[in-house]
Amino acid sequence: MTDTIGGIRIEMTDAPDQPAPSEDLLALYRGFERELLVPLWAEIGELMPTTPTSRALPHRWEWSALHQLAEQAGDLVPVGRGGERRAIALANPGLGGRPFATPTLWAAIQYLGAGEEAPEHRHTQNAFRFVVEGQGVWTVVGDDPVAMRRGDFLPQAGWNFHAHFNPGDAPMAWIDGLDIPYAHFVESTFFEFGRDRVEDRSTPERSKSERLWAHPGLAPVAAADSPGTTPLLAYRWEHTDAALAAQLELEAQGEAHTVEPGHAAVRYLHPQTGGDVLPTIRAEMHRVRRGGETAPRRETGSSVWQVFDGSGRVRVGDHEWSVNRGDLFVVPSWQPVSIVSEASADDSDSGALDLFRFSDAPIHLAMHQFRSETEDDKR
Ligand code: GTQ
Ligand code: FE2
Repeated sequence: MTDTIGGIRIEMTDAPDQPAPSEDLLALYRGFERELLVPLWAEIGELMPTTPTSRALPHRWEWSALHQLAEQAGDLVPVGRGGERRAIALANPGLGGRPFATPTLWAAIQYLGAGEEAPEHRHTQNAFRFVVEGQGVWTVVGDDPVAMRRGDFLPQAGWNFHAHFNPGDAPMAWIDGLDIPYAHFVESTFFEFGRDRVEDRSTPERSKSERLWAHPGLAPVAAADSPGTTPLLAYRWEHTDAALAAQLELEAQGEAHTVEPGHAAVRYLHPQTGGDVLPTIRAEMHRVRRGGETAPRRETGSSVWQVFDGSGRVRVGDHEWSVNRGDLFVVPSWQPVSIVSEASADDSDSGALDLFRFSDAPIHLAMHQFRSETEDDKR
C-alpha cells in the first residue's frame, strides 16, 4: 500500500501498524527528505527479500545474429588506440541498456580481421577468451604469444598487459568474459595503455605459459610456493574434451563421476591453488549426452552460457529457448536452469550438447554467500 501526503509518497508496503496519514507524519517524511534520509520500513521489501531477486532477465542471443553484426563492424569500425577492442557486449534487457550481461559479468563478441592488431593495454578487471569457432589470432599476454583455437579457454587475470593480433588472412571472432560490471560497481578499476605495437610477431604452437604449467600435477619449484593469479594462459580443447569423454565412458561402465546421469562437467582451475581459475570468475564446460536432460538447478550469482556444440532446449525460470552452436544465454541469480540435449542433423557425431559456462561464483564464495540447490536437495 502506498499513501501520499502533500506529494510525498509514503511506502507502507512491508511495514505493519503504520500510523494514519497526518500533518505530523507529513512533517516527519519531509524531514527525512530534507536531511537525505530514508527509513528502512519503506525499503525493506526490496532490499532484504527472502530469496535473491535479480533485475537481470533470462535472455538468449543467437550467434548467427551476433556474428553477422560483428562482421559488419569489421567492415565499418577500425580497431585501434582509444576504442581498444572491436568488442560488442551483450546488454541484458533488465539492466537498462548498459553493456552488462548480468549485474556482475561482461560478455562480448570480439572480431579481428586479417592482419589486424588490438593494441596492448592492461586493466584490473579479470578477463578470459573462449573460442567457439575458427583460429588464427594470437593473444599476447606480457611477452607470451598464445594461440587461440576452437574450444580453447584462455584466462587472463587482471593487470597483465595484453594485445591480440591476427597474422593470417581470415577474420576471427571469439567471446570475451570479464568482471567489468562488478568492478564498475565497487569502483576499484585501473587502466593503462601499453605499447602501440607488440614487436614479437612469433606464432608459436605452444605458449611459454603452457610449456611451464601445462603438465598435470607439476609446477616449477621456483614458483610453486608463491601463487599469484593464474600462470596458465591456455586450457586446450583436447584436454577438456578428453576429460568430459572419460566421465561419460566411466558412467557407461557403471561408475558415477558425473554431475548427474548423462551430464559430465569440468571446471577450469588455477594450477597452483586448485581453486577457481580467476578471482571473480568461475568457468566450466558441460556435456549432456544425446537425449540427456539436466535437473533444474539454481544458485546465487549469475551465469552466462555458450553452446559449444550440438543443439537442444534450455529452460531458465519461465523462459525457454532452443539453442544451437554459438548461442549465448544468461541465467540470473537464483533462477533455475535445465538443459535438454536434442541432436539435430548437422551436429557432431556424438549428438551430445556441449556448453561452456562462466559465473561470478568466486565472489559469492569469498563472501560466504554462495548457495546452490536442485529439486533433489530440497527433498
Ligand atoms: O580484449 O582486452 O570485451 O579489455 C572488453 C575489454 C575485451 C580485451 C573486452 C577488454 C577486452
Ligand atoms: Fe583488455
